[in-house]
Amino acid sequence: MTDLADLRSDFPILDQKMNGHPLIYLDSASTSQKPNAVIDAIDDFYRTTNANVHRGAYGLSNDATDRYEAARARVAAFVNADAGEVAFNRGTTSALNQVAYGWGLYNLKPGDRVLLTLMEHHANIVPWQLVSRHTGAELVYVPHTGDYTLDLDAFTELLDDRVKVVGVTAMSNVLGTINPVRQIADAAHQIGALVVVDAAQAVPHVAVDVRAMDADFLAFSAHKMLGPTGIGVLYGKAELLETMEPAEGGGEMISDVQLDSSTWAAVPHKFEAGTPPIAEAIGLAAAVEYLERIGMDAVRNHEVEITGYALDRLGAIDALTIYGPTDTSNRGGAVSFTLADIHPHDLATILDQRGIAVRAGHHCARPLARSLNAPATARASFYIYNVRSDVDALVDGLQEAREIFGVA
Ligand code: C6P
Repeated sequence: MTDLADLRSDFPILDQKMNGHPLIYLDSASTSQKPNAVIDAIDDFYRTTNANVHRGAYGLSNDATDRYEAARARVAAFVNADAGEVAFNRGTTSALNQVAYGWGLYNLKPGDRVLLTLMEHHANIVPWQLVSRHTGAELVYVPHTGDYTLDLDAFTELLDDRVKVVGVTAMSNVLGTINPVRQIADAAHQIGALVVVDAAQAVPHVAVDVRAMDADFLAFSAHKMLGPTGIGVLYGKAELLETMEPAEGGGEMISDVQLDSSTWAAVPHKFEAGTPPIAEAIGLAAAVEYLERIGMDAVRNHEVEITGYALDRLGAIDALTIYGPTDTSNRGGAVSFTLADIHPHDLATILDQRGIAVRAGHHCARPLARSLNAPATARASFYIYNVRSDVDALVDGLQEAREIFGVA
């Protein structure tokens, strides 16, 4: 296994007991833990540089602005974008709402279709539903195959000239499936549709290059990639951001305000109404720096290895069903499962008593859960600080659950 074990000491939260056991954190798809480098960067910003950005005519505010804009440049480079193509917001959810309300609301009309996948998180479904109420556009979904990959034949069939937007998750937060975004983008672009990529689970775990993907818009959250909560990123192709309307109005995003109309600040500032998440941007840049130091190839290799180990060990448990590809080459580290007819919340509670944190429920992907006929699953998800013994502890905990519930 790629040896990232030394990294664990960078994460102070992992050095504690939970219910009398060492904490084993297997819920990084929900939110990742934070290394000292990120915590310290935020602490340092508040101690030395805190002031509002793009406002002050004084040194401290200029320093804060410089650090904020340097963070933008660093984050943009991480996904091979230009700084002007990256707007900060509250997270993936807010970024996808910006696209739906800033682009969809003004460009969709009755008869148009938004083609989504059944694997989408609610964040890439509900904003389109809300906007379709105003535009009359219809939502259509690409199903998945029995092996939990996207049904590309169905995609091809559904992709006709009514489709104006294709929304796809780069990596499913439930199945772990990595979708062929470039292939989807090429097909969508042939019929003139835009491609909106939910990269909330992808950017933390694999090297993402917006140009190689040819994404028109791409969204991700800092808190899943070692950064703080409260900040996310919307990437958009420059020409789209230029013409797109802002979804939120207020201070900082304007060029001029008259009594009955306004003009917008230059991109990307027109998408950053109000005081932005400044310290959070500094923290996100520190997270990017930390990941770059490890190298995204090493991050991915570690994930492939620990996920492969988990799939092997979990797969050997009788009556345990894994929902997701078993081939690590096309999946990430989110492993959802059920065990006989034990309710996933009971599994999570039993594991919690052993200090093991997993998520249970529909994982904010109800249409997917319904299509799997599994309204709730338990989910273990891995990141750079997880080691094989974490998987072993999970398996022991599940064996205990079998005994408690008398599973034959
Ligand atoms: N998924 C999970 O446990 P926010 O909350 O805006 O940072 O991210 C939303 C989001 C969007 N897309 C995908 C693929 C996601 O996984 C998430 C967040 C968490 O799976 C919390 S529901």
